[in-house]
Amino acid sequence: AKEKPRSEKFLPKEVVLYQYEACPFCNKVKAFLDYYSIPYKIVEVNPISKKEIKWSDYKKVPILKVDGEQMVDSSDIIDKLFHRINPDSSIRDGEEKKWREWVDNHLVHVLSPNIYRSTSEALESFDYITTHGNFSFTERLVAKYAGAAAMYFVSKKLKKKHNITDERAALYEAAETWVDALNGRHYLGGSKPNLADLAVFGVLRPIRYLTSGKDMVEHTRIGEWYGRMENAVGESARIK
Ligand code: GSH
Repeated sequence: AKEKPRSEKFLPKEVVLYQYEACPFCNKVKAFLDYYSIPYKIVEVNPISKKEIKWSDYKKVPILKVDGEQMVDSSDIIDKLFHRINPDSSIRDGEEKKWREWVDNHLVHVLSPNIYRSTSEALESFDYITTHGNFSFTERLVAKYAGAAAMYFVSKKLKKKHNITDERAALYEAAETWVDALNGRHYLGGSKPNLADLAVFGVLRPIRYLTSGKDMVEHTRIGEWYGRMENAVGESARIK
């Protein structure tokens, strides 16, 4: 089911992803690398000191290094890699582009208000973030509670900023909007996932097994597509 890079020209020797394990943008890039079976190493960045990316002027994650070349911004990274894999591909069609933009401009903004909705959900999210992230022993202890408390309040501000009143309703509506876009097809790409499928799947992956993600699958029709995507993307291409 997986796609293999078609061009012999695209055989990077070393791909390194600088990331936070729970970051939706980083997971978008990983969904792409995994689907195309491009082996990569992960450097888990400490979100407090960021010492792993001190060498970079760009201070956000994901950052991808491909044979020493730095790439930044998840959608730009995916565009660049896609064109290396498919050098003869012409401009991608409108539907795929439109839904990739919907992910970056709408879907990602619905996530934070949901995962930090209540104090218990904020704690659940920070438990996930701190157990999977790169924190020192002390940072882990402090970050779980301080982070959860801070993000609980920050997410209320984000809600206002992005005009979200009921965060769960917004999440369910986004999921239903996506299923409607599929219009009966297995994937937006038809019989195979395209870059929009990989983007939606990537940003939803870190929340799927949190309370908000379970609620979403229980209350909307997105579960079948999500399950198909888990199978299509398959095993991680990460080199340990
Ligand atoms: N548009 C960027 C992309 O798509 O890659 C957004 C990246 C982004 O906002 N990353 C967050 C970040 O690094 C983590 S989820 N924020 C800065 C920080 O942690 O200090």
